Amino acid sequence: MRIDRLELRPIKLPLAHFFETSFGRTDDKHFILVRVDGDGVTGYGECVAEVDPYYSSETNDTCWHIITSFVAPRVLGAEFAHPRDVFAALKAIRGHNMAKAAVEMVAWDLYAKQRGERLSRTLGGARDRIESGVSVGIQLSLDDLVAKVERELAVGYRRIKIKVKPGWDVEAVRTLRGRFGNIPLMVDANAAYTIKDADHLAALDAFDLMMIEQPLDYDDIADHAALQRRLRTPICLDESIKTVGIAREAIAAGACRIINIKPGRVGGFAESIRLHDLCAAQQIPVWHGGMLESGIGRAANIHLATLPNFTLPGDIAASQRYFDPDLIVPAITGAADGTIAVPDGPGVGVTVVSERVQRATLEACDVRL
Ligand code: OSB
Ligand code: MG
Repeated sequence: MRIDRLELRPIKLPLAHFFETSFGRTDDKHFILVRVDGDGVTGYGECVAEVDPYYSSETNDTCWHIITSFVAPRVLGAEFAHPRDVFAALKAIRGHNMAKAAVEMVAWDLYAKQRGERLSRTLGGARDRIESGVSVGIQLSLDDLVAKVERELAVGYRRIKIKVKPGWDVEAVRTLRGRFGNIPLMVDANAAYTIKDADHLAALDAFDLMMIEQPLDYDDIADHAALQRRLRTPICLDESIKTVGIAREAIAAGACRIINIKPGRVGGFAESIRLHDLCAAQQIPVWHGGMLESGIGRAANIHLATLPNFTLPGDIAASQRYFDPDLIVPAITGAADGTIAVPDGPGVGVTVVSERVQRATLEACDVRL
């Protein structure tokens, strides 16, 4: 497999609804769209970095810089026997996993297309459908939260995750349990607490949550282990799991019982598969996270989520929750039973609508401002 051409495009898509987490509110999704051409085939993917270094230290600008200056020279024109070799070829570049993943994942799409095979199969997955859950942002009021969750349950989503932060946590969970009973419910704090909040977080144990995602800081394994000893509710790590090595340490330390896999966070599909396999061997269930991707990245995520240890519904939901219209056809839709079909056809199996991409493209200088 050879990548002859690499194109980066800064994209801005308005979100259908604002999305608020403990680190802030997003109204538009800005991302780098990646296109590669090789051996007469075209692959597409997207970089999951955001405008600000709040979820991750990477941003769109750092990814643009790392891809153009360091990743592209190592992959352009190089011959790879398999896309799993791409991450290894980028070893000299420390960190910058989102930048690496943006190119690595497109290499998998290109390879799968060249073989005329569904990406899920190339990745080692077998399922035809994945279980879908939603991530519900912080709302303006508890009434808004109830209304939003009611709509998502009516659509059929199999698990509700709500974003929490100090001042928007125990009451929000109590309200949802009171109104909706024993639904599959979890919370994601995006690192908003410290170990000093352990007693406060222990109050969540009364509500039988599936898990608490990333309660403490993004680089803190030891305090997560201490907190997990204090809580009955399983801790799931997201931000902390930047590499497979850190995952091994976190599991050994008892810092989590569940892991959220986002290929952008760990450097692409090959590393995600290693992380998935490590977790399977350690009896740690995994689920697929989301980064408000457009249909291009969303489709790629669906393929990865077909691997066998993705046993919990993840943050992969229908396109229209995020963007209307999305950049692809057909749009990603959910069935009434809360599942999503794996796109069929070679590679990611979705078609990019070039007029929509044109309309959403920013001048490079806009993204750099
Ligand atoms: O912590 O999982 C997260 C979105 C952006 C950055 C971080 C996170 C999220 C989400 C949204 O929770 C998941 C989605 O619906 O794509
Ligand atoms: Mg998270």
